[in-house]
Amino acid sequence: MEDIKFMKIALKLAAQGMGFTEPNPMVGAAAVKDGRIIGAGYHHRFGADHAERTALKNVTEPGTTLYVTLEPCPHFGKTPPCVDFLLEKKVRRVVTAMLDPNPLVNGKGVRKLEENGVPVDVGLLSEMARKLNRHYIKYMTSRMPYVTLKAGVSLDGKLTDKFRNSRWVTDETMRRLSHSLRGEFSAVMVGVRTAIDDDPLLNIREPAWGDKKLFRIVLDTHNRLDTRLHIFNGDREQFPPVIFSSKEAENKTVKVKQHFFVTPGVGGGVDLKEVLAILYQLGIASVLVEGGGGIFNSFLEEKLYDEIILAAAGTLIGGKDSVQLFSRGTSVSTPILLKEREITVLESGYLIRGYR
Ligand code: AOF
Ligand code: ZN
Repeated sequence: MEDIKFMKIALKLAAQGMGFTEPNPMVGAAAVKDGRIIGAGYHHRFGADHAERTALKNVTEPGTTLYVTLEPCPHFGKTPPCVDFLLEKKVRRVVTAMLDPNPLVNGKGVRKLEENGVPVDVGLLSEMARKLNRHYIKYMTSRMPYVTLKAGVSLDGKLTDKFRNSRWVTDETMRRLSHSLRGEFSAVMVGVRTAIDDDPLLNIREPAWGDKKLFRIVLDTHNRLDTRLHIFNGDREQFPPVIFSSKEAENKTVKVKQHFFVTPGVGGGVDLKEVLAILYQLGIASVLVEGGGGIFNSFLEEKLYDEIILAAAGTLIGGKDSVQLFSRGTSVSTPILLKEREITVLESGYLIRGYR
């Protein structure tokens, strides 16, 4: 019972780093002696001290139990090994929620602690820990970023009506909520049509996210974006633009520092697997795909998404020519299934999160 209580605290601490640690994990730690927390910490941002170090920094008493949401690291990275620090601080026992999928760590952290006489319990509240670090786990194990599709739709799944002249199916509250979601990700992505028609800023305006960095990605197969669009302007340090065009784009003008020319995709567009592999190389662990219809189609059809968020307004739009969420469609026997759904009821509709 004690163990669960302290691991829950460590998980809460870890979550405070959300949006700032990628491509590294969110990690929380609590050092406990005689049932009392005498040191606590979390990984604040990429490159900063690991959670274990912050938690133990001011601990002088030996014999603590350290609750940590991820296996402590035995390697020299941007910071020295946490395992050595734990031994130096004479930690008596370690409880960790999960092994680290990072091959530099995986099991080696636990082994080194045990070889030095510190018992380690692995796996407490592992499901919660794995869910919290789903971006990191996907990034580490597949060498691709975690992909979340986010669509604003009517209850009958329309992105917009047949005139396509409304950017917004959902109301202001829902838009603000889904806008601040961007803070949880390393990058936001849109298709060329959305970039041109909506001319979005693709930045973060919510003050709570402070100076958080967010890559702005546009898939512009034919390299036809006008550089006067918002995406090319604004703060390029905090919100670096990244463009992907097809190798076959006639106009090879490079428009931004990170402008990639990749293999054309099978159904038109660009090869999404290649795009995701390049994003991995750039250290982007997660992408929020905001549309429009064409790019949702490709991610859904090629099964390259991990999570779907629907901001569904309580409205019906109907019409055979209005824009569907997944117009290419599938069949009743092989539907897109949203698993482990979390549904938030709002005055104007629903926020639905589901996983592949
Ligand atoms: C973190 N924060 O609290 C823990 C991490 O390059 P470094 O030194 O920052 O090391 C990154 C790796 O360290 C990371 O991939 C993970 O395997 C391990 N643990 N990382 O950023 C932390 N505990
Ligand atoms: Zn570490």
